[in-house]
Amino acid sequence: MNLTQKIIKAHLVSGEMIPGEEIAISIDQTLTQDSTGTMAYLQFEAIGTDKVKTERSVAYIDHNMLQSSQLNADDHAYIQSVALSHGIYVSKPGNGICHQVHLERFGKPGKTLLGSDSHTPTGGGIGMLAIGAGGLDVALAMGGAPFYLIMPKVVNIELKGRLGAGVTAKDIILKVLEILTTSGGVGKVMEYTGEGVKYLTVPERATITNMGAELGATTSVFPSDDTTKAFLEAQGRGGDFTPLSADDDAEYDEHIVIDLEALKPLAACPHSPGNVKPVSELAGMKVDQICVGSCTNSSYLDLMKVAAILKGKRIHPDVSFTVSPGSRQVLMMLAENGALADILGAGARVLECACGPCIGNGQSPKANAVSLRTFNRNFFNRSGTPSANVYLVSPETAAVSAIAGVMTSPEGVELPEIKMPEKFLINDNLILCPDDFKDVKIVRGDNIKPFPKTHPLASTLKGDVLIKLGDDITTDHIMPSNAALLAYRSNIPYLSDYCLSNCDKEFPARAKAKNGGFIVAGSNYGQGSSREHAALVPLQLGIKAVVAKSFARIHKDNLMNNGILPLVFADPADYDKLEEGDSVAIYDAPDSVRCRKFTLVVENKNINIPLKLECGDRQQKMLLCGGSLRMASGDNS
Ligand code: MIC
Ligand code: SF4
Repeated sequence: MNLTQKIIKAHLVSGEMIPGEEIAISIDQTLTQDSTGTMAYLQFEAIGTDKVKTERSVAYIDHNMLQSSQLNADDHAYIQSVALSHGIYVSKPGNGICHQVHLERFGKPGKTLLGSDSHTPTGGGIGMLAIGAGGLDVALAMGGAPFYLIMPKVVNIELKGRLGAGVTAKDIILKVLEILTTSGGVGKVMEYTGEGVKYLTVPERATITNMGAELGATTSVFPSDDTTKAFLEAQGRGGDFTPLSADDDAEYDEHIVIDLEALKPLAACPHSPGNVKPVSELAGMKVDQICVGSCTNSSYLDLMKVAAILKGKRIHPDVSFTVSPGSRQVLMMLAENGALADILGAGARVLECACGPCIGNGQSPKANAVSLRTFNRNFFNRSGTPSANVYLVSPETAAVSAIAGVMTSPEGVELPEIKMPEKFLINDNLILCPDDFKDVKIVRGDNIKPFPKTHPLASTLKGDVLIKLGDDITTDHIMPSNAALLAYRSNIPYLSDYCLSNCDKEFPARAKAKNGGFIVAGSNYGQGSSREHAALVPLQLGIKAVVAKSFARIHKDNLMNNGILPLVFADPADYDKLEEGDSVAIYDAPDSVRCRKFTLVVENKNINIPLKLECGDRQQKMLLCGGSLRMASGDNS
C-alpha cells in the first residue's frame, strides 16, 4: 500500500477504498480558525454535543485581527468561550497562523486532521492525512461523526536529486502547479517520495503540502522519517513521532517525476497560482510591494533565510516590504538570535504573527502595483486592490528582489548554512488548555446572527439564470474577504449583499429582486478557500442550484451541506446554450436527485439540457432533506 491508503485504512469507518467511491474516515484532530470558526461553532452548538469527541481539537484566532471596531473582538470572545466550554484548545490572537502552530505544537504523524481552512493539508508535511473542509463538516467531526469523502486517486510525485542554491520548496510546488494546473488535483492525493524527500526539512515539506491546496487536491502527504522525528523532538514532542512510509512495492494511480536539480526559481503570475513562469523571464520588472509570510512560507527557516539575505543591506526605497512571522515561536526565536534586527535594519515592516495581507486584511498595495508575495493565492482582488498584480514567489526571490527593487532571481545565491534548530523555543502562554477553565460562560456579541435555515428539497425549482460565469471562479469571487467584510463572518445577511460582487456588483440586488434563482458557471467553480460563506450567502439569496462544467471539492461539499444542488452539464457544450436572464426550471427535483439525472428546462428557449449530479449516497439523502445539519439533527420541519 501507499502511505495514503495506509492512513485511510487505519481510519476507515465505511465504504470501500476504490477511487471514486464514497468512504467515511474517523477524525483524530480538528482545527478551526476564526473567519470560518464562528459559523462552525454556531453549527457545533446546534448539533448539541457537550464535549468534543476528538483526540484533540484546537480553535485558532489568526485571520480577523484588525479590530477596527468591536466586531472582531466580539467574535474572538465567542470563539474562546465556546471552545473552552466544549473541551477545545484555544490558540489566542498573536500566537500565529493555525497551520504553522498546529505543525509546531499539535500535529502527529499518521493521524487524521480535519480543518475548516483549505490549507489544512500543511499537516501532510509531518505525515498526517490532513484535509480542509467546510465548517459544518468540521463541526460534525468535533461531535464525533466521521468525515465522508470520495476515495481519492493517489498520485506519486517522485522527487529526484537535490535543489540547487536559491531554488526552494516553493519552486517545487509551483512546478507541480505548472504541470497539473489548479484543477489537476481534484479527487486526488499527492504523495511525495524519492531521494529528494530526505533533503527537505519539515517546513519545506509543509510549504509543498500547504500549497497542494491550489491543485484542488484532497490533500498531500510526505512520509514520516528521521527528519520528522528530529523536528518533533526539537518541539519537545518526540513521543508523538511514528515512522511512516509507503511499502516498497506500493502502487499509485499516477506518477510524476520532478528533477530537483533541473528546477529553477518560479513565480505564479496574476491572477492564478497555476499561471507559472520562470523568475528569469520576469527579471527586471519594477516591484512596489513585497510581503513575506502566510501559512506557506513563514517558518523559522524561511525567515532566517530572508534575514541572511537582508543582513547589512537596504530595502530599495521604492519597495514596501512586510514580514508576518508564522508563529510567536518563530518571532521569538528571531528576536533572540538577532535575525529580527537584521530584518528590521534593512527597512522591513514587521507585522503581527497572523494571516494579515494574505487574506486582504491590511497592506492592500497601491493602484496598479506589482506585489511579490510568498503566499499561496493571488486570485483577482484578494489583496484588496483590484488593479494590483500579485506574483507568488519564494522567500529567497522576495528578499533578493526587495534589495534590487525589481524582480530578481535568487538562483546561485549562496546563503550561510541555516540549520533546523535542535530545540525550538517553546512558550505556550497563548495556548489555552480547556482543562484549566471551568464553568466558562459563552459570550455572544451582537454581530453573531443565526445562519440561514435550509428546507427539504422542493419538487419544482424555478427561476432565472441570475449570472453566467466563466471558468475557475474562486470562493474569493463568490464571497470576497477583506478587512471590511471579514468582521461580518458571523452575519450572513450582511455578507450576502457582497455575493459575487467581484464579478458583478448588481448580482445581490438582482438575486433579491427575483427571489433567488440559478447560477451558471464554467469549470472548476468554487476553487480556493473552504469558506462555507460561499455557500451560505447564495443560500441566503435563494439560489436553488449552481449549474457548472465542474466543481472544486470543498465548495461542492459546502453547497450540498447547505442544500444547494451542484449540477454538472452532461455535455459541457450545453454551457453555450444558456444566458443570463433565461428562465429555467427543474421538475421532479427529488426524483432527479434519486437517479442523479436532471433535465433543465429552458422555458424561454424551449430546450432541455441534461444535467448530472455527482455525489455519494449520503449526500443524496442530505440533499433530499435539505442539508447536512437537518440530516444530522433529524429535523423534518
Ligand atoms: C484563505 O486562505 O482563503 C482562507 C482565508 O484561509 C480560507 C478560509 C476563509 O475564507 O476563512 C481558506 O483557505 O479556507
Ligand atoms: Fe491565512 Fe493566508 Fe494561510 Fe489562508 S492562506 S490560512 S489567509 S495565511
